[in-house]
Amino acid sequence: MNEKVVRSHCRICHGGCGVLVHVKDGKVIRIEGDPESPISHGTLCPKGIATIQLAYHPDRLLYPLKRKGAKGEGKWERISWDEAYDLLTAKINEYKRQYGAESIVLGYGTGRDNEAFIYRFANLIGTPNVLTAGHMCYGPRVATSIITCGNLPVCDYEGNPRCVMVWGNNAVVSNPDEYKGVYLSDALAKGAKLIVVDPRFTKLADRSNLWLQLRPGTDVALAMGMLQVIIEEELYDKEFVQNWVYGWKEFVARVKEYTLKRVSEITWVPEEKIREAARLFATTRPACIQWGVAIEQSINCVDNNRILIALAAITGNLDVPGGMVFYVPPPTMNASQFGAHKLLPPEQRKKRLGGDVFKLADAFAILNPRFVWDAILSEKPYPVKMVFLISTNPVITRANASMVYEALKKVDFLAVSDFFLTPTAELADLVLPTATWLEMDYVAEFWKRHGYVLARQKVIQVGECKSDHEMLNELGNRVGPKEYWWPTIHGALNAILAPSGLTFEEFAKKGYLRGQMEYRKYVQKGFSTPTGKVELYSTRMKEWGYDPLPQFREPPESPVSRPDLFKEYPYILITGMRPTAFFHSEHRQIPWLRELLPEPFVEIHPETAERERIKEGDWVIIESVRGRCLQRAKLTLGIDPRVIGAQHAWWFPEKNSPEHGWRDSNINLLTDNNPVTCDPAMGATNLRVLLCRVSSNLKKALATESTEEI
Ligand SMILES: Nc1nc2c(c(=O)[nH]1)N[C@H]1C(S)=C(S)[C@@H](COP(=O)(O)OP(=O)(O)OC[C@H]3O[C@@H](n4cnc5c(=O)[nH]c(N)nc54)[C@H](O)[C@@H]3O)O[C@H]1N2
Ligand SMILES: Nc1nc2c(c(=O)[nH]1)N[C@H]1C(S)=C(S)[C@@H](COP(=O)(O)OP(=O)(O)OC[C@H]3O[C@@H](n4cnc5c(=O)[nH]c(N)nc54)[C@H](O)[C@@H]3O)O[C@H]1N2
Ligand code: SF4
Ligand SMILES: [Mo]
Repeated sequence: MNEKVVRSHCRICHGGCGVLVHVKDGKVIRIEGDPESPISHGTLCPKGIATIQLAYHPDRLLYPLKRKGAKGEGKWERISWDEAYDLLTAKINEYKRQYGAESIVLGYGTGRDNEAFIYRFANLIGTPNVLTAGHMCYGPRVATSIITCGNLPVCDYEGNPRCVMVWGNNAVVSNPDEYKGVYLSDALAKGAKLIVVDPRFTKLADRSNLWLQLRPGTDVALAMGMLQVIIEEELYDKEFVQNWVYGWKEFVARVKEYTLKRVSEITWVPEEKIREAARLFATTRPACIQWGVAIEQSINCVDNNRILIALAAITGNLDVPGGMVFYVPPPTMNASQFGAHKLLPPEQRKKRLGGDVFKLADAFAILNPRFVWDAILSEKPYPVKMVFLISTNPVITRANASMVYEALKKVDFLAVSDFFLTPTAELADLVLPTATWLEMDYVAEFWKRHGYVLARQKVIQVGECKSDHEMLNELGNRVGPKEYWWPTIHGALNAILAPSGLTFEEFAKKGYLRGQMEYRKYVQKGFSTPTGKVELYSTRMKEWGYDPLPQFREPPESPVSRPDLFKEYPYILITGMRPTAFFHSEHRQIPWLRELLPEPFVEIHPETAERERIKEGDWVIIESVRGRCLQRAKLTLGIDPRVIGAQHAWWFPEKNSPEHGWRDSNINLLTDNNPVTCDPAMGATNLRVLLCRVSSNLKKALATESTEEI
């Protein structure tokens, strides 16, 4: 018997956990946590373990497919990779010639460790249009941090924070971006104080010293209240403020506008609790803020991020052990160098869809998806003819799903790379089978800001699947310019590693590289902002014509901003809280994971349920002014009676192909993508705070529709 163990790194979510992959007779038989991993210390979540069922799933795409019947009809023909590359090359050249490279949109979703290759491909063919989730997820954090304090500050759990403030984040479930939840759990086990700012009573809220249950979308106001206390009681780090803060006077004047009384009215949080949280955070050092995506998917996105940086900065917690630090990257090429942003000609950069509207986003090559759908549907400001989606399922994950569906159905040529025929892939002209993390060599995580790169090693080959990196390198060689691509994928990996002096083989033996950490770098170098200081008054925002100071904006759809609508839609809807079992729209077909969560659920307070005559487990119609969907009622005291919490990203792979029930439980039929409801600088979509109504009277609400399938 031929058995071996390969050391690698998972990438089902944003990745990072070290794994030992057991292989027998060429097949993976077991995946276990690597106790020597500095990131995960031997822990794994169910999704990592279930990669076996993903890799060998009977419905998995194993070779390229070309559409045979009408769009979305579900008829496919198997083709070879050569034919697939020829078709892609011909289409790219044709659209470039006829409509310009900008008529081709490349697209991905959340961080999949392939973004640097996708940007490189886009920049090299000359299109400024890369569709991402970066306008409302992680991108805002990076962009705002860069203009405010030069880089993204990350909680330094190794430095033993004595207080962690978790703000709109649930890291012990979501393990997002730089973080694995295990860091936070360890810090709590070592006695760190915990403040949780969340409208729901999460597991973390249960463990906290203080839980601030705010009205969704009012985070800037709450932080202003805390700052008010910290400034009034002089709990801030005076020396840091004097030497390293730009715009203190103006900032203090702005904070003063937010009296605790006003803040408490806006946020629903009692004044005493705001005071207590402010004192605890400011007087327990070192302290850090673990903040999440909930505050980015908001009209207040940039100011939410700015104000949390301000809280960390003025309490003396920036770049100190146990505070919020700027990790030093390892000696490799960084993702933005590899992405070849400099090679996009300036005249093409100017053509980015919606370019001028959201100026902070544009400065970071990020666009708002709405502009892509508009350019397909109305051909304005110019037609988009080809969309090439690599690791995203926008019919399920983007706001205003009906518009997304219509646009992707209409576009001249749609290519999709995925593991499965998702509702998005079903609309494609060409489908490419991609590789799981078990099927690729890669220098993983060089997009993150945690100071590591990790070795991912190819363990198996499944069908004709190829990693996105390999596919883009091969296609890049055909489409050109050829001199920017490599004969094989190992050429690219060696180029990324070149500054370290290691080849991929040598790196794989080491397992990971880490940058040498140094704290308080600003003392020598200042902060990398125009003024060299932490800009509480942002000179860049001012230049672009935005308010240089943070401010609270009432969410575009709330009881306060839309009292008219509130009469008919009397609850605040929040969406998207991550469950352990699934990563967005993925894994509904993986038995071990679907068993954990067979159906979507919506969280409702028992008082609300009683008022609406909803019982535990009922199918509930959740409806906004734009659309509706169905999820099962889960009654909980952990949510305010005025708030409803729905899951996102549901579809049903097992249901009537090729639609797969994408309309049934998809909360993005209710969300809005109108640019005026987005953050004015970043274009972040407001996915979190809407008005809705709920009912379990399916017969009445769906009078004209069949509910048989439900
Ligand atoms: N209402 C609402 N909507 C939301 C959110 C919310 O909170 N509320 N959250 C938003 C956020 S933060 C994000 S980031 C987006 C995420 O949006 P998406 O990234 O579109 O989400 P996924 O469902 O993970 O889609 C990824 C697709 O790529 C495939 N895939 C996975 N790995 C690979 C790979 O390595 N290569 C290739 N080619 N394919 C792969 C999967 O099978 C899946 O079909 O969703 C957003 N949508
Ligand atoms: N298992 C799993 N893990 C994932 C993902 C997944 O789909 N599944 N998605 C990945 C992605 S792309 C991302 S971006 C991350 C996101 O990970 P997190 O940042 O942890 O995001 P969520 O779990 O959506 O939301 C965190 C908390 O925000 C709260 N919240 C909602 N509205 C508000 C508000 O207005 N203010 C405040 N303060 N809190 C609010 C919710 O109640 C929730 O408890 O997770 C990543 N990890
Ligand atoms: S948290 Fe789970 S899915 Fe994410 S890297 Fe770790 S094991 Fe993989
Ligand atoms: Mo995300």
